[in-house]
Amino acid sequence: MLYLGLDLSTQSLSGVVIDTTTGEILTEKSLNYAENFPAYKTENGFIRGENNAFYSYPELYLETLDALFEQFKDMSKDISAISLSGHQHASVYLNNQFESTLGRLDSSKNLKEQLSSCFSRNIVPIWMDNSTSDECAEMDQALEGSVSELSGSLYCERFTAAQIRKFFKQDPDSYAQTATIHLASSFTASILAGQSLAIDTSDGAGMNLMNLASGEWDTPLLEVCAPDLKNKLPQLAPANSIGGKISPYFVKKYGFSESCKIVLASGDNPNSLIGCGAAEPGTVVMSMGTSDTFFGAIGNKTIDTKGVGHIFGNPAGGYMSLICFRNGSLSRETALKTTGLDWQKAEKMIAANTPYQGENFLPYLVDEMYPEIPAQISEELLNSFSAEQALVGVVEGLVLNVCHFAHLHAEKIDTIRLTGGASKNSAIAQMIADIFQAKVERIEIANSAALGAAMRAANAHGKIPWSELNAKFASAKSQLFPRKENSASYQEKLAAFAKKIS
Ligand code: XUL
Repeated sequence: MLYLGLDLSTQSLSGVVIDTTTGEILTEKSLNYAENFPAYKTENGFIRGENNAFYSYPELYLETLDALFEQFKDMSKDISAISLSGHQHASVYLNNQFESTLGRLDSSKNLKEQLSSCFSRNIVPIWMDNSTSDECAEMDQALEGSVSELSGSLYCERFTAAQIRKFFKQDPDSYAQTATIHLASSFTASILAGQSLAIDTSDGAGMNLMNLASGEWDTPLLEVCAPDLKNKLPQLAPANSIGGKISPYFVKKYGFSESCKIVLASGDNPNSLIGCGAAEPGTVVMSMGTSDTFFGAIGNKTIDTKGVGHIFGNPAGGYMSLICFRNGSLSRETALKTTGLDWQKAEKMIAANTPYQGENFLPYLVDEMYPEIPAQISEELLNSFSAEQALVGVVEGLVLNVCHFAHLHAEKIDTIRLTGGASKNSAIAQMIADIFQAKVERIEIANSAALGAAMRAANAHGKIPWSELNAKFASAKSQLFPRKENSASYQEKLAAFAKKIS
């Protein structure tokens, strides 16, 4: 049986097809938004707005979806089910024409031309947005500080509730015109199914609107956010629910079978948890993508995050804890650019210079959340550094920071599954093993979010147990062991780093 997992990320849309009979990953395809759709003038898929606002365009996602599906035409008829991963927290605002238009999509036209009149807002606020501190403070005050207990997270600027409230305050008419608010994940899955689908409870936990314990919309959380919100939100349902069959649009246009099912979408981090084979507590995941995230399954009981990070749903059941760092690949890429090297040469430089002998400066090119401090360095400043200081200083500093905060979520870290674009870099992977003094494992492909979506489709549709899917697709393909000789020097560096950010 073939299953397709899609990953709508900040920078690209990717797809992975798995064959559950042979245990093979058959193909991986990806389209980068900025490279393929320059007309949107995005910077790596996003736009910077005023006062730390960050957003993207729903129409860009529609265009990419059509373009990517062209590339799956040769195997589409054999795909039994599709699921999807989306960058978390991002919201899509739709008017009352959305449902009816979805139900009668014409395969001789494209998605964008048919759906562009269905948006009540032409932008999608995304997770990088840091513009909603006022809205967070207002809601927090109204709820007298109980948000974390109810939703699993403190009010957070990038979370959907703060974004919805800002939209309602700034543009009440367009808010009133909004019939449905989807997450990026559930919006895209709805397009595939030709009907508005539910938001899954794993990704739904990243909204500050869902009651974490019950998996239902929480009335006090909705009431302090914006009026009439309950009527604008889709249902909530577990991630393993089948939303429906694929829309006739995709059957006619791209050759999918009429019986192909759409399994509810989820967020990129919950999907990565599955794709890394880490759905059971024990192994933690470090994902090095646009954001760096550190997360792990925590079973059926939530933990006290002490205000650092969040609790989301685990698509395989129970919960996961997560910390998200805003300075991920964008900071690594900027540092690399200032050295004039490519990643191959940079890898050698990192391997030869770690533990880094020089002082670690604070490696933040954009405002960071953990620790909550503004950007400390600029591209200009990096240009004045030596190549080693710019590159190794940034890359090592980012890992020291993740390690510092990771121990607030997990006392003992023995095994780390590494994923995301930067996980391919073996010098960075070895550095992580040395800094954490833990074993680092990598799976076959770097896109664990797309793989996790494909595995979820197989679990929900084919009833294939997680143990079998893990053995076939998410077993460790390489292991790196911590070098004891680097332990003392990294202990010292971690202590110095903790002092610097305190
Ligand atoms: C998690 C977070 C990011 C996004 C984009 O809370 O904001 O990891 O999911 O990857």
